[in-house]
Amino acid sequence: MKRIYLLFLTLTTAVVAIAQQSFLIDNRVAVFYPANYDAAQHQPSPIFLRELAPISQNLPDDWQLRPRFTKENGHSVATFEVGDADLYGCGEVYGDLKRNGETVGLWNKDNGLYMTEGGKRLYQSHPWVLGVRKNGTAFGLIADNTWKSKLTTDHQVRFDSEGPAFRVVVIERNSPVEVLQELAKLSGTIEMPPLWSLGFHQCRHSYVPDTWAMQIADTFRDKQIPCDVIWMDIIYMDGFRIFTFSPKEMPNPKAFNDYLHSKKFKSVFMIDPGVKVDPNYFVDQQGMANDYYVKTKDGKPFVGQVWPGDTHFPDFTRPEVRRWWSTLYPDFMATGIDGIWNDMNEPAVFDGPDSSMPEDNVHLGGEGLAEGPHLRYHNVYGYNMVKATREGMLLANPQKRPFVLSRSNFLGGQRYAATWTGDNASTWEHMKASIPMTLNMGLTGQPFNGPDIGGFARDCNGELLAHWTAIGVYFPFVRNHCSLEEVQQEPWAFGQQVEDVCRTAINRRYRLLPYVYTLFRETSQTGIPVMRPVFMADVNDETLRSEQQAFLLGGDLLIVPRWAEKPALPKGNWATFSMENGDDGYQARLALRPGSVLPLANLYQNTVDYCTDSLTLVVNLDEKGLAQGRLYEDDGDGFNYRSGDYSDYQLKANTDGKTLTVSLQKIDGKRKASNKRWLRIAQIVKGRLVYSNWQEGNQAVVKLRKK
Ligand code: NBV
Repeated sequence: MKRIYLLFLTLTTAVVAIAQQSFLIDNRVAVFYPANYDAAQHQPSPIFLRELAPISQNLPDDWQLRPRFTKENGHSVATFEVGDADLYGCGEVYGDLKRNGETVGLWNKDNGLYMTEGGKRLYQSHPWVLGVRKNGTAFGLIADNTWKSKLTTDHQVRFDSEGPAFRVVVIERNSPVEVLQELAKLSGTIEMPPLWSLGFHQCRHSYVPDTWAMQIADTFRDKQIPCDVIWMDIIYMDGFRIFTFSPKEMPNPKAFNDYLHSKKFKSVFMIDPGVKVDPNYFVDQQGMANDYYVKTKDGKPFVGQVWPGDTHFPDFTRPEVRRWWSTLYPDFMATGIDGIWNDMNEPAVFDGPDSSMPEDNVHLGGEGLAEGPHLRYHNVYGYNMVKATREGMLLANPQKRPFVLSRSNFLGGQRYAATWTGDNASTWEHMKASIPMTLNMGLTGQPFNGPDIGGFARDCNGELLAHWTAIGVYFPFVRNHCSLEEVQQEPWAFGQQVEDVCRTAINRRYRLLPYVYTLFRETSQTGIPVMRPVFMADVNDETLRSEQQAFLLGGDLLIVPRWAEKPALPKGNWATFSMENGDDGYQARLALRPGSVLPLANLYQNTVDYCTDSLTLVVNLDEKGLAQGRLYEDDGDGFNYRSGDYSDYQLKANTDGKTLTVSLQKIDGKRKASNKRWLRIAQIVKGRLVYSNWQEGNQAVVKLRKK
């Protein structure tokens, strides 16, 4: 028998208390149901990998965090008393890292320049809060609810929904990292991305005609600025018809992609959800013939205004529509396209209420998902779209890891697509805010994200681009992108000095790829973010809890922007170093955690040429004279790694007081070592890297230098 709690009596006429029941779904993870919970209004849940199953009906006696379920003025509310815990996560949010005292709108919104509601409601919704108590223990709160909602975070955390009563999950753990691991266990992780997607990306709305994009690619190679991907925005399409190519702007997509590939680039092309209303257009013909579109309350296909003019919207809640959508990709991608960019999928509708669809539009659902209004399915429109896109990419190229970038998404959607933080502006405020935004996405289970570097809207300038690139190369997703009429903002657009700063920064990213790739492997297995707040270095040091200028890349590398004012940094002998042994005044300061070994690659211009046969191992010994690191390697694409074709190495350093020995030992994986390895050790001496000679084999020994 489930335990029934009656929490409190009605206080005012508008607030009605609701009984609840609860059970454990994992060790110290509980789900709470309001008594009037109707599963058909919420399940199957988009958040969880599988339906929540009880492991015990009884919560431990010391269980603290329990929701209060109420009905308030027609809204369904779940409230938690969280005391003075520091709050994080909350998804894609503009503002500070620490989320205490905020209200976040959970109703996806095309929010250009984050101007509407002060950027407190953006393109994605994540009903999720991570709490860290003063003593370092932590909790996670999930409202399993897609209906239009608001999240308020203070001494109370309140999920306030316009939909029916919903259940909540509470995770109790000893640290924030453990909470994120549990979130990943419940909600899934990202899949291992293709290596090329971790390189530098160059984008603009839009490089057309295609010859302009080719020139951009050539310029990267001529100027020896590493880059892996050139992006194609909507104007490549024929009159904004998705899955088509403009005869004028992109006359021969196959030749275009072949050209990029010959220069060792990949291409990513945009696909929006909206289908132009056009009886002569094959996508609309199929959509109409099969009745695949979202309907008005009167049962007619809904038509809204987007780029193509009159537009239909596939109903992605329907399994057969997702299947159809996936079948549109093979022919499109057969032109040699490598990745897909899904935009406008909040969905954005120019002439609709709150720039989207009417809330009473109808989605049909299927496979256990009930028919329901847009009020229920708006927040998962993008989520369901990218789920189908990912399927389409696998249909097109079953041997390749799909790379999908999506503007809209929902908690759980990390399983299908990476993301960026939408239409920011070329301002110092937005550059600075891109750090806590990216961090909070990582603290929400979406580690693969980043901002438009240089800013999307408004003209960028050299100083801003130099600084933004100098920090942006440490974000998980590294793409320079700007809007239609803005001045160009490629790394070379503002003269030689800025170009040199950008090149140095991007070189750093490429040299860090062995470390970055290993971090992506880690997050794909555990959900621990790639880019982390500084407080994760020492959760008991309360002075770090609000730090949002400096940040961590993985556990070992601290990044301090040059403009950071009095950043709060972790204690201990973090060793500051420069990767160039020089200083241009813009590059972020780097510091290596005591006790760590950081693997660096030689410099390559792209990930096609990238190779780790020669590795530089930067060492910072701890007080005991020891250090450790990890290196993960696989094909960089495809799925062979799933059947063991990978190598996981432990990097180990020790000293006898005179010599320093660093070794690389395989600890997991069946991958065959291809070539002999060459290693060199880099010791940090007064902020400079002092390199040993290259030594063949899996171990290198040098004379120990004084720090
Ligand atoms: O497709 C054009 C843009 C795109 O460049 C941008 O990144 C998206 O966030 N898109 C929005 C639509 C129009 C924006 C003005």
